Amino acid sequence: MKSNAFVIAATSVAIISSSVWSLPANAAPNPAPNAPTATVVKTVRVDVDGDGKSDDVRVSDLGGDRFQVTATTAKATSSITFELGYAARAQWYGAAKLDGVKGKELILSAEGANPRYRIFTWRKGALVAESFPPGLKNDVGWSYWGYRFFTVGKRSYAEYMSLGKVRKNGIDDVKITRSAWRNGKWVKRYTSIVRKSASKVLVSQGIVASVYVGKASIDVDGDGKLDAVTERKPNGITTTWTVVSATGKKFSYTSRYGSLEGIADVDGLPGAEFIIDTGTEARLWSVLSWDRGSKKFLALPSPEGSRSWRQFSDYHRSMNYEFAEVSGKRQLKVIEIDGVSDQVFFTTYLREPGNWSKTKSWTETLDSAARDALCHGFCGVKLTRP
Ligand SMILES: [Ca+2]
Ligand SMILES: [Ca+2]
Ligand SMILES: [Ca+2]
Repeated sequence: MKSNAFVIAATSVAIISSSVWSLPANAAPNPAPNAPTATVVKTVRVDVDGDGKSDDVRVSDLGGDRFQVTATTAKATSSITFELGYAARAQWYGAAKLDGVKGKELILSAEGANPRYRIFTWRKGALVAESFPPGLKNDVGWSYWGYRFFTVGKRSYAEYMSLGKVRKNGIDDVKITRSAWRNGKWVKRYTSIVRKSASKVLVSQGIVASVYVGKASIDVDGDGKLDAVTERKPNGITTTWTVVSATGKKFSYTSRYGSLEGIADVDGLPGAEFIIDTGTEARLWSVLSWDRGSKKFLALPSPEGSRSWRQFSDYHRSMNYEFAEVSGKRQLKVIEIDGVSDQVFFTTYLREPGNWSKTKSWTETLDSAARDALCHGFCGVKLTRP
């Protein structure tokens, strides 16, 4: 990992434009001027105002570069809109208790945007932007560099981490500015320099806190009854999915660096599989099935009989997986799309006990519009995300 990349992100010019409005209690949500193009990106239940009861939170894509977050508490509805620029799309990152005021903060992220994160909090009956802990020189906002939030006793702390002197031996200086939440704001306590290896520096990126992503209902254990799946990010690099079955049994899976593409039944057998982007340079998916016998998540074999599913067959040929039901059997069509020629390679398989059996393969020459219309990623199954 080269350190230069972080510096570029931190020095880019930010384009920020936001407006805030709130509504009195019981008022109908006020549609945005271009509401017809708005699409809901995420709905989640989180206690935003700190009264101990979950509130409705909705993230909408308003079209163009505009996004909106709306929270509806027991007493009020409030929205805040923001622009990202650079054609970046806002993603729901999660909710976490960051500052010393009751209620969770709402965190959105966007690849390629600067600031990379938008964080909103509830004050006096309305959503507002969360204030930054001290540490940033040019104060553009939540940058690519890291913020770690934690509590000791009842006090909330924030540490802003940025790259200091880059050394030749793979050990870099990381500057840490620690603040404490006092009398309604972040107050700087001290700055320290620590030396960290490149791998440890990686951990210092993003929002590091105990983050709640969301909850979904889907049958994971295969008993035909819906299970509750909760996704959490306990620190900057780990994600944990916890499943509570209809009978109250609890089991979980933790991935380091991985992120969830979705939960869906891909093998046609009872229970949905977790499709996880392993987040490693090898560009692989893990497809995991809960095995009721061994009480473990087991890797569902790829059509090639491997424990992992490839995202690319070589550096310019993407692998895509389209599922269908054919004569009562689960069919998988693997579509390899060549990024430099017009060629597309198709292979179909039928699910047999324990493996995929190849039925047919062929090649087609397709123009870019036809290639764009093909399956990209996992298709033909409904992907559920907490
Ligand atoms: Ca609440
Ligand atoms: Ca179940
Ligand atoms: Ca299944």
